[in-house]
Amino acid sequence: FPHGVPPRADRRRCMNLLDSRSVMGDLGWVAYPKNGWEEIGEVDEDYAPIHTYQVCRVMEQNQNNWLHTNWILTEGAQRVFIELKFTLRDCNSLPGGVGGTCKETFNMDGTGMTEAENRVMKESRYIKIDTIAADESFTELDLGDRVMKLNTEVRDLGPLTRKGFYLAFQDLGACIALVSVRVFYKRCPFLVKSLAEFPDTIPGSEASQLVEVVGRCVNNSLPLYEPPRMHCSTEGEWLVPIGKCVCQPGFEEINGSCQVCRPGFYRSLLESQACSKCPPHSVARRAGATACACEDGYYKIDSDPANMACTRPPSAPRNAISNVNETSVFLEWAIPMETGGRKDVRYNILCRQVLPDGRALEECGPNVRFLPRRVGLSNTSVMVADLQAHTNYSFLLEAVNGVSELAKGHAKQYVSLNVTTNQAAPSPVSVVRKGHTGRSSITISWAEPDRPNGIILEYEIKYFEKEQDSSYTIIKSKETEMVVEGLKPSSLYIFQQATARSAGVLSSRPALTVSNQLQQTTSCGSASLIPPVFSSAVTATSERAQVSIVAVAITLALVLLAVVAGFLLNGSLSLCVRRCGYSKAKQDPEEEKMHFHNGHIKFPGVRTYIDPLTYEDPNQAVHEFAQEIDVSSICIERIIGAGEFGEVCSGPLRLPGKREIQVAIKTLKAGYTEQQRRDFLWEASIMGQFNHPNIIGLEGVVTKSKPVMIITEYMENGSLDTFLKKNDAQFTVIQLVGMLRGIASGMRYLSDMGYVHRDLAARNILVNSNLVCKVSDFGLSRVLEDDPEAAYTTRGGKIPIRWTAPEAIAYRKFTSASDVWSYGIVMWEVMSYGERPYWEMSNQDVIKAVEESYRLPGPMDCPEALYHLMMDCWQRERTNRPKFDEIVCLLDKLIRNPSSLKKLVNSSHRVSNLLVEHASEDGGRIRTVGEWLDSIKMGRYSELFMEGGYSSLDTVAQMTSEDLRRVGVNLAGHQKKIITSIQEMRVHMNSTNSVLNI
Ligand code: ACK
Repeated sequence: FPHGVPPRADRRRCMNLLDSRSVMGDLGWVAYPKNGWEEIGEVDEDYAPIHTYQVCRVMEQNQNNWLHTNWILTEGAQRVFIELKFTLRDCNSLPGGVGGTCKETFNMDGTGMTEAENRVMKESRYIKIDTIAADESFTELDLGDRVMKLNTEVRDLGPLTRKGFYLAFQDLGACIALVSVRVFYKRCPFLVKSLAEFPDTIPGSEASQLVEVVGRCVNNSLPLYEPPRMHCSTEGEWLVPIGKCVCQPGFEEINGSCQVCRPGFYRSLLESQACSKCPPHSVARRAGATACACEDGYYKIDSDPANMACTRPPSAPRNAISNVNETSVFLEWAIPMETGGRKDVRYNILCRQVLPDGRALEECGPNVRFLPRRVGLSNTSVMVADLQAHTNYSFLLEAVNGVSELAKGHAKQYVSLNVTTNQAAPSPVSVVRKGHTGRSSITISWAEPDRPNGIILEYEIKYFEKEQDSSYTIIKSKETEMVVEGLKPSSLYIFQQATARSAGVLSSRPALTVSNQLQQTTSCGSASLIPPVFSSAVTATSERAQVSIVAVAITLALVLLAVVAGFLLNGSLSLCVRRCGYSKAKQDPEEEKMHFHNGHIKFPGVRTYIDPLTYEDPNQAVHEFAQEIDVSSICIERIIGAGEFGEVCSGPLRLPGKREIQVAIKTLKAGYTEQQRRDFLWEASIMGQFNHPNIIGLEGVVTKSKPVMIITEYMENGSLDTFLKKNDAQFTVIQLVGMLRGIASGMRYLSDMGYVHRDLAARNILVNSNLVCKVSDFGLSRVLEDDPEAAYTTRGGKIPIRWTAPEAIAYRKFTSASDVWSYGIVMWEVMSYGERPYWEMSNQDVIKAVEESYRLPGPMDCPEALYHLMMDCWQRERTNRPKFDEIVCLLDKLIRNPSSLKKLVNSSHRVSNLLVEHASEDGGRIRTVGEWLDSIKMGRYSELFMEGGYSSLDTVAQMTSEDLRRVGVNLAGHQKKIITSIQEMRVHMNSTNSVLNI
C-alpha cells in the first residue's frame, strides 16, 4: 500500500496469518546453513525497529542458503497471499569481478508438511512457489545516498488442503535483505444489505470461483419471493446479489431497519414500501397494523384491496318509471344518489301481484319472465314479461352492492312502482284430449290456457279433412269441450284448436291462438288413434264443412267483428292466427291478396305499412309519421359513424315534459339536392310507422333547421355484425337465441305490417346495452343503393347477393318469404359470430352454388335445431319457408327448453354439407397450425402455440384443455371453440391422414 496503511475495506477484507513487522521479539525462523541467512535488527524509514533477514555471499561459488518460517496456520483459508518486501543488490555494481557467481533472484518455496514431518529440514519436500526478481536493485551509490530501493512482490498460494504450511526462501548467491514477509488471506466481510445479513465468508480456492451465501433477514423482515443470496469472490468481494428481505407487514424500512407502523397507518403487502395512512372510513388504533378496520356502518369484502376505502350499501334507485306494453312492463330507473363508494352496484326486482281484494300482495309466480334477469342487474332497466292481463302489480326495486350482504343491520332501501297491465292475447291451449268417438262425430276437450289474459269468451275449433286441406271448418264453443258432428266415416281429420276472447274495453285486438294440431281418423265403428304426437281419430260425414277458404275467412271476420264491435276504440282490428311448430303448409302466394297474409287474416282497416310513395308531397309523408323536433332539444356530443348522407352522431335529447334520453342522430350533409333530402327523410317516413321493441324507434326529425336530422333511439352496442366479431365466442347459446328471437319478432311485426325489408343482414341490426336487437335501415331501394354489400344484377338494381333469396335475385320477387331467407343468413351470421356468409366466394359463385342446392354449413358449435331452422329458411320454394311468427314460436320453445339446444351440428354433418371449395387456394386444405387457427378465427393465438411447441397439426391434435391453458388461452369461450375444433381434427386425421379439410 503506497501510503503504508491499507484502506478500511481492505483491512476488513485481508486477514493476516503472519506479519514479520508486527513481531516484536525474535522471529525464530531457521536458517540453513548457519552461515547463510542471518537475522539483523534494523530500523525502517520511520526509525521503527524491524526484523530483517539478510544474505550476501556473492563472492562464493555454489550457494544454497535456506531460510524457513515457522508453521503458519491457514485458519481455514484455501488460498493465501504472500507479500514480500526486500532489497536486492545490482550484481554489476559490485566492486571487483564477482563474475558468474553473483545472482539477482531468489526462490520462494512452500510445504504443507507438519512440524513433526519437517523436523529435519529436507529441501526436497519443498515446492517452488516462484522465482523472485527485483524490479529495482540497488547500487553502491544508493547505499551512499541511503536510498532504500524497496521491492514489493505478492504471490498467491492454493488450493491449500492442510491446516498450515511453511514458507522458505532459497538464496543461490544473491545479496538480499528481506525486510518484511506478510502472509494473509482474503475474506468477504460481514455485510448487511437489503435487510439481509451475510456472515464473514472465506472464498473458494479457485481464482474465479464464487461461493454462494444465503443471507438471514434482519429483525421483523421477511424474504421477498425468495431467500436473499450473495456470492463471495476470491478477491473477498460480495457480488451478484439475488433476492432481498423486506419488512414484514405492519413495519416499514427506515435507515436499514424495520420500524413499526404508527397508529392510523398500516402496511399490508410485502411489496409496498412504507406504511400508508388508513383509507377513508377505516382506522388503525394500535401501532403495527397490517390492515385498517372499518368504521361502524362501513364494510369491506375480501376482494377489496387494502387501500380501498370502506364502503356501505347504496341508497335506493331513483326516478323509477314504467312503460306497460300489453302484459309486459319495461321498468327503468336512475342510479342511486349514494352508491356507497362502490362501482359494483346491482339491482334486484321484487315483483308482487295485487290480489283481487286490492289489499293483499302475492309474490309473482315462476311464469313471469325478467329480461335479462330478476336479480343482479347491472343496467338500470328490466323487461318483465308474461304478466297477467288487467292486473295490478307492485314492483320493489332494490340497489345492492358488494357489501350489502355484510350490512345485515342496514335497513334495505327500495323504490316501489305500481303498474297495471293491459289487454293481451291468451296463451295457447296446450293439451287437447280426445273423448268419445262415433261414426260421424268425436268429442274433444282441452284445458284452459295457462294465461287466459282476460275472460275467455269462446274457443274456436278449426278442422279439416286431411285430403281436403284447402278448405276447413271453424266451430265455436263457450265450454272447454265440444262434440264435432257430421264427419265422414273412415276419414282422417286434422283438428286445430284455437282460443278466442273478447278484446275487453281496452284492447282493440282480439286474438286467436292456435294450439297443437290434433289428427284423428273417423272409424267404421271403432276409433283408432294415429300415433303422431298431436293426433287422434274421428268418424264423420260433414255436409257443412268444405267451405272455401275465402268464405271461411270472410265469415270468421264478420263473426269476430260482431263480437268485438262494441269495444272498438280506434276502428282498427286485426285477427292473427299464430301457429307454433310451423307446418310447411300450402299457401298460395296470391292468398296475400285475399287477406290471408302470412298466416294472418286481415280485415279492412287493419294497420298496415303505407308506402310513402303514395303521398304526392313527400314532406307530408314525413310529417304524417314523424314528429318535428326543435333543434334546441338536441345536443350532439359524439360522431359514432358515417352514413350515406352524412355523419351519424349521438347525444342527449330532452323533449319538453319528458326525461332526457340518449339518441342517435343521422345528419344530412350540407349541399344536398332536393332529391337527396327526400331520400334521406324517406327512412323516417317508414320508421315512424313502426312501434315495436325490436324495431329501431324513431324519436322524430329536424327539418325546419339545418342540418336536417333523423333522431332515433340510441343503441349502445352498435351494429350486430361488428358487435359479434368483437365478442367472438363470448355468449351462451341462449343469449344468441335470445338475440335471434328479438330479430324474428321485429321481422314478424314488419311482415304483419306488410313491409318487406329487402336488406335484412346482421350489419343492419343494432344492439343496445341489454343485448336487445333491433331491425334498422329502412328505405326500400334506397337502402340497397347505400349498402356496400349490394351488387348490381343483370336485370339492374342493386341486391346484397349473399343475403338474398334466389327468386329475389332472379326476378326481384321480394316478399316476407325472401326476408325469411335473409333471416336464415342472419341466423348463420349470429351463430358464427359475424363470419362473412360464403366467405370469400364471389357473388357469381354464390348464386351458382345456391342454384345447385348448396347451402352454408352449420357454424361451429351451432345447435342442430337452429341449423335445421336455417336450412328451412333456405328452402328453394319460398312457400315452404317458415313464416316469421312460426320462427318466433319455435325460438321461444327452444328458449323454454334449453336442453333442445344441447345437440350440436356434428362435424361430419358440417363437413359433408360443405358448400363448395370456399377456403384457401389449396382446395380448402389446412396444413399449418396458423391456417387452422385462422380458419376458426383464433389466429391471435398462433404465436402462443408456436412458443408452446405446438407447431404441427399432429401435436395440436394431442392437446388437452390443460395444455391450452398452459399455452395461454385463458378465455373459456375460446378454449371451448379450440377444443371442439381439435376434436373434429382428430376425427379427420383418423380418416384423412393428418390433413384437415374444412
Ligand atoms: O357499427 P356501428 O357502431 O353502428 O357503426 C354504425 C354507424 O352508426 C353508421 O351507421 C352506428 N349507428 C347507426 N344507428 C345507430 C343507433 N341508433 N345507435 C347507435 N349506433 C348507431 C352504426
